[in-house]
Amino acid sequence: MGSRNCTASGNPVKVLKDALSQGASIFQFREKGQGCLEGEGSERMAIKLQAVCREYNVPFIINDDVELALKINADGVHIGQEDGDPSLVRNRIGDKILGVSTHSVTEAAAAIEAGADYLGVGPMFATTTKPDTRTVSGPELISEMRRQGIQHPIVGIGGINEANAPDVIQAGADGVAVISCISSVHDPRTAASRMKAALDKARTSTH
Ligand code: TZP
Ligand code: MG
Repeated sequence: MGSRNCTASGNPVKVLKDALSQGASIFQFREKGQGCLEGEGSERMAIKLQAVCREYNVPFIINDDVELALKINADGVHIGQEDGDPSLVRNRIGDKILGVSTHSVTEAAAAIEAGADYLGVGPMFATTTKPDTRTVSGPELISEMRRQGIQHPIVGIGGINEANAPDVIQAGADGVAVISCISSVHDPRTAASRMKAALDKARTSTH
């Protein structure tokens, strides 16, 4: 999430605290879109959100910006298929967490080969949060990756809410990455709590 995603409260620190207090277990700073913070403003926001993550003992990951991640000593970096060679990012960040967005078994295998720690897979469902997404794959893409022997941690992403998150877990995902269902609602705390309950329930019935 980034500041632009906090449409109801306009307060990213509050949204993040609400989410982490209810069990969100990792956070990715993703400052994008019209009117987003840039340069020092973005860095200041990153540092504020990183402090919240530290308070809750949750890893703080930065989307795309390897240099910022190194500068402020983030716990990791997440990159997409258009963000350069993941093996170069791996070399640059050492043992920090590396996440890579993938959209096929071939991309997943290549990302793992390049040193990814986890894979983001999506969009699971239609979303308006990211304008330039690939075609919706549905949870089936995760099932296919599992069938083809991909064993790395996978998070589904894109249009996930408490109602459809169980399908993503049942398809073989370890977790879900969500933005708007928590960041853009009037009560992020309740949204996060309901999502956590839905995931806990799905995990018990899947395993
Ligand atoms: N990558 C694929 S879909 C997406 C990203 C970053 C946006 C997810 O946001 P939301 O609001 O949970 O659909
Ligand atoms: Mg990217």
